[in-house]
Amino acid sequence: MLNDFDPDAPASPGDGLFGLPHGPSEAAVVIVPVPFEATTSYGRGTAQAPRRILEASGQVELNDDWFDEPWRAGVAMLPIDRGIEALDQRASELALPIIEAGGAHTEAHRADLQRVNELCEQLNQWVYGQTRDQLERGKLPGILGGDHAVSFGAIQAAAERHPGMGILHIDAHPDLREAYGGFTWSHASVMYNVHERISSLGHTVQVGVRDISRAGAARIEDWGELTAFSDHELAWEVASGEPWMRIAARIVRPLPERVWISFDIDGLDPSNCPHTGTPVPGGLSWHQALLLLQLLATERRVVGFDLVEVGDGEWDANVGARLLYKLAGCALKSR
Ligand SMILES: [Mn+2]
Repeated sequence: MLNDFDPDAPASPGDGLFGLPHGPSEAAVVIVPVPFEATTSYGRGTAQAPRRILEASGQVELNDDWFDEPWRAGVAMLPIDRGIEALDQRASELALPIIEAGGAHTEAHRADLQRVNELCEQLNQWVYGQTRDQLERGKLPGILGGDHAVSFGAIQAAAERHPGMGILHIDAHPDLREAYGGFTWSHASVMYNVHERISSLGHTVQVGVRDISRAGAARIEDWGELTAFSDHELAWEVASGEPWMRIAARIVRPLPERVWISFDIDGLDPSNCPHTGTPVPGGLSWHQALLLLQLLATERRVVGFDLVEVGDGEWDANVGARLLYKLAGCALKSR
């Protein structure tokens, strides 16, 4: 199949992800699109990211001097599931009035909130099943959101497959809120839920966090299985002349051998993600993030990843598609 494939040729409309000829059964990396953002509390549109990234991915240069040539091993995306789009629509319709009211203050809202939590549990089950299925086939799974809530089921499946697995979590927010706005499965609660509900996890390292609630700061302080490198601390060290690669080595050090990457694109400087759901000034540069991934690929084994919170914009999708290719390359190179 690859014999007559030219990686330098332009992609045609209707081609697969990155214009590659592989179907999911031939590809080493399988991307699971999850167009779901029911609990997104600020800017919406991340549910469009899988479609936008698929469109933008034809422009990505496949020749990659960072991570060898991921296209040879194959990166393919499953079809966008209409049932999940419908689930997102149903849950979003129920959630939006509650979000606008700043919480469930009436009987009717409390009933709707309960329903949203149930629909989010259905979503978690679906993501869990999809991820487990790909892991059983020997694939490297990559989850493409949607907002950050979609990562829970994937991390659960990967941690079952790889007990003791750690998480490299790149994000502007620690996502350690307990049931944000009453929503148990809020995008702002994903790492809280991961740590409270998944028992077979190793260490988590958070990078680039800079919008942190008091409760979040207390959890970072108290939870021994979690280390955070705040954006401010990283900026201070870089400004004081500490080489980034030395900082990156310190970030990787607490991680166990097997690592899941949970990449919320708002961990990057917002110039890379202007339409993300909750943009925050500051953040990692493109190169800082990529150098960190490059180091991770040589030091650890990446068993899967998620890319979430990519906004509905052409530039957002362009950066998102390139980051998705780099994440696939990082996971492939680390094997
Ligand atoms: Mn997040």
